[in-house]
Amino acid sequence: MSAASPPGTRQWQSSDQRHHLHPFTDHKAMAEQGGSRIITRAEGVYIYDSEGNKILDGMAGLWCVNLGYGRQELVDAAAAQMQELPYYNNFFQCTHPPAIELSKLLSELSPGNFNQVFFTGSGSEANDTQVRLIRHYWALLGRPDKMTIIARKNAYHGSTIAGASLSGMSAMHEQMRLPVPGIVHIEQPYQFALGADMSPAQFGLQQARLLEEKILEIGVDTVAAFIAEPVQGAGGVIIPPDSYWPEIQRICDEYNILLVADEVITAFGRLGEWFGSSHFGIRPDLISIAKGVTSGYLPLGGALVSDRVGEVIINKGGEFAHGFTYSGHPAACAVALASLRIMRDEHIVERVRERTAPYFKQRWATLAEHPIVGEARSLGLMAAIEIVKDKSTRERFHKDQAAGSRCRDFCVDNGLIMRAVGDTMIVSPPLVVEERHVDELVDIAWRCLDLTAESLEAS
Ligand code: PXG
Repeated sequence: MSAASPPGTRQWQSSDQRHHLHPFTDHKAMAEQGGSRIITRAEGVYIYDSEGNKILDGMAGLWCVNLGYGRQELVDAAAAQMQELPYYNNFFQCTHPPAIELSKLLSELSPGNFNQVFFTGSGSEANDTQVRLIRHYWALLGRPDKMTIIARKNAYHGSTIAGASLSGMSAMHEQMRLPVPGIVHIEQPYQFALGADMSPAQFGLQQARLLEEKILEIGVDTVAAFIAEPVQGAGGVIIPPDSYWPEIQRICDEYNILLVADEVITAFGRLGEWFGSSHFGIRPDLISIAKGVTSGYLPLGGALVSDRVGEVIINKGGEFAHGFTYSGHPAACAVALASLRIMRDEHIVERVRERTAPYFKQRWATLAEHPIVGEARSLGLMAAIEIVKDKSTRERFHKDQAAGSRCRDFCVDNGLIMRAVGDTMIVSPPLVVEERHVDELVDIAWRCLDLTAESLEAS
């Protein structure tokens, strides 16, 4: 390759196919379908591929580029920190200013008494850390048998062994012989699929009480914690009925089990609050963060620790035997500081809550009128539509017809990234979208639903 002429799409695709194993990808199928799409640059809420196509990024990268692309302040923050101190660790009684300042800012922004943070490089590592914090906490209190963690089916908590075990994705479990012992799952509050005949209030209570049933089944003295996303993201933007979270909170309080809110997607404005827990009135003991904390510009995650847990861990003494080389990486922390300060100074959270999300909700809801849409739901700037064959019965298209993937492919060909989770289409655009972007997103989605319906009819 000469420096003067960068490779073109075909060369990139062939090197990619030969050398690069992608996450969550069927490589044989990708090769048969013509290879990977190569994203070369991005600006604002648009990404551009190597063929010059401009695509509205309806997924904010992977639920993370909340401030959109091309924010020079974030680039400058990383560059300045790399010049000053590109790396040092937080082990052996050392630390550095970006980690200190970010931990302070996070404790100011978080709800309740969250005064400690343990930094990681990702959301998976954040949840892996939570498992250790939870078990360490109960052991320090002389309750080492209180070690089982209850999670939910179809949750996504990451891809490390602990993260994938906490996740409730059956395909991941089957392939990897998971979950590891000490992690069990209850059913999710997915009303469209599981509770169509019930009122939302009834269904929410019923699904929350599955937690109580599970605690009683396995024995309250063995249950350490419950972990859940305030709104399930990767599982298909599953928004629980209003009755769900208060009942979960009651159960956690009553049986003295820790409540972990996995806010890797919902923190930092996605639901129109700094933390999604505040929207639902959840009072978690631990919160997982990642993604939006740096707007995705550099990798960073963390476990936010409330005083209930933090004080036990600190006051009881003894080493917490856990940590990563990149726990609190200085450049990542500097970018997180810059990103959170922009969010605060530009009132991005308020803008989502008061302006963009209400507009988005109203425009997104119109998709429910489409002949192959069984439901259109949204909260903040997270949304889903359910593709169905029959609106009245909610009957799905046959699995082999791959309605969701068809729709996704039409979308990308027509300038929109919209993700398919089976036949549930989801979006989670950058928090800086304007009304005109929302219009563009919904217009393309409608047109691609038309194309999907036509192609399904012809199949
Ligand atoms: N918790 C939640 C709620 C997540 O959404 C993780 C933990 C793990 O974070 P890391 O940084 O380890 O990836 C996530 C990640 C998808 C998709 O297909 C979603 C995620 C990751 C990859 C794909 O929607 N979420």
